[in-house]
Amino acid sequence: MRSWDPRIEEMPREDLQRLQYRLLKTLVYRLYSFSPFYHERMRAGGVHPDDIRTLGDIRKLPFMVKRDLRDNYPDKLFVSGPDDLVRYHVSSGTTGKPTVVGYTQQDLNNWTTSLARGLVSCGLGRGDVLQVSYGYGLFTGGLGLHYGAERIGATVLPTSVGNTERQIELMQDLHTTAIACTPSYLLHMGEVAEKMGVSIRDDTGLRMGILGAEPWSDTMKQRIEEWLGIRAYDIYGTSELSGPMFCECTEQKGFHVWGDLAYIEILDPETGEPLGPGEKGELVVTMLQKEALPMIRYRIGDITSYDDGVCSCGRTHPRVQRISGRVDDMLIIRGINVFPSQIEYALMGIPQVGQHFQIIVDRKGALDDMLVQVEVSRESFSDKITDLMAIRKGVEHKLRNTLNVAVNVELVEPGSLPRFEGKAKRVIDRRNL
Ligand code: DLL
Repeated sequence: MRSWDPRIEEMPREDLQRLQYRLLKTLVYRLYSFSPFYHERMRAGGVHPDDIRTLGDIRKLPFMVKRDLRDNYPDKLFVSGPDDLVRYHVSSGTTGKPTVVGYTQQDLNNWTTSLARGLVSCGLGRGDVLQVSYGYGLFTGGLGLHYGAERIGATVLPTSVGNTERQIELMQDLHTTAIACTPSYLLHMGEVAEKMGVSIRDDTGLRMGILGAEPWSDTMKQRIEEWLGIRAYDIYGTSELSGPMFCECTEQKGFHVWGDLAYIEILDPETGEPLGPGEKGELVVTMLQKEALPMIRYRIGDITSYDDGVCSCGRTHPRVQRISGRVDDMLIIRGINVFPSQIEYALMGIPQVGQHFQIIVDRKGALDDMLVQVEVSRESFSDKITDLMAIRKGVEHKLRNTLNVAVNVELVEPGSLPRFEGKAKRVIDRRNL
């Protein structure tokens, strides 16, 4: 099957924009009339629904940020009444209060449709067995993928996270063809499998991974594909948008954002000015059809760029490139901006380096100090101190060239750094402790 819904996915761009404008206009009127929060926001911003006369007028509308959700905890931003809610999800919230997202039945339908389209676009279908190894529960990953895959008639194996050895046995026994989990959990699974004497490449039928929920670099993708013998597709979303929503197609050139459900802008994070195709900035999303918890111009904080050319897969909806980090992930080391994803990108291009690393930032006197602990690959791990010293020098050199700042590197034994079942935590910043 080429597209789940060709009528929408391949619709001419002008028709899509007309549809987006109609949906936006309806949304803005609805919120101005029924949401005290949006009504007040729009009044304070000096904008009335009548001012939205073109799609570009979306820029007149005020932004939303995560803080708005936290300040209105748990449900003060909901527009639907309690009788219309059919589900809650709650994001863990690393700082401050968690955020609660409510769904109407129609919200769940749209979320599922979004994933059905995405999964078909990366080649999943009837006859596939999708092992869903994202967490089920308050986190959106497990249930999101579950409903999307069932909708297209794939068979779901709802393993959730953890119990990794059992997962590998089931992968073999039930002939899993695709897995959905974080890239870091898949790496962990690959290692556990090897310890069990199982090669995912040779001893299972796994052919694809639908990986996301955390940043991962192109070099990491290549490694996963080569090591495990699969195609690795990026999937993106946040709980506020519904959950995992947008997935790469088989062209693997960024994930398609379904324009009938979401309108995207990329902005300069400092000035808030719009950026054009290919320019990197902060992703801002307006959900055009969400009922219970509408999101207008939501500044997610993720950094990326977009491409609005028609994809060679035939889909006309814009593509967003791999997320390179979050605005608030950026580390400032002696005045230089450093993103953990740049470190991953550099490290994964060095064959002697394993898959796992950890970044420890501290302050020595007045100076920031960054230590990158790097696992050596099993093949390169030897007792010869001279070999290890040469590898360390090579890694330091590559990181200095990539980041423009000197960092200390410590090589550690394969298997010694923490492994993660959900999202990886690679940075320990001790400066503010
Ligand atoms: O992580 C939803 C999700 C589940 C997406 C399963 C993909 C697969 P949250 O817990 O609310 O929701 O976290 C959202 O995670 O703002 C990004 O910073 C990061 N993130 C999600 N997907 C990707 C990705 C889910 N593919 C936050 N690449 C987002 C990079 C990602 N970062």
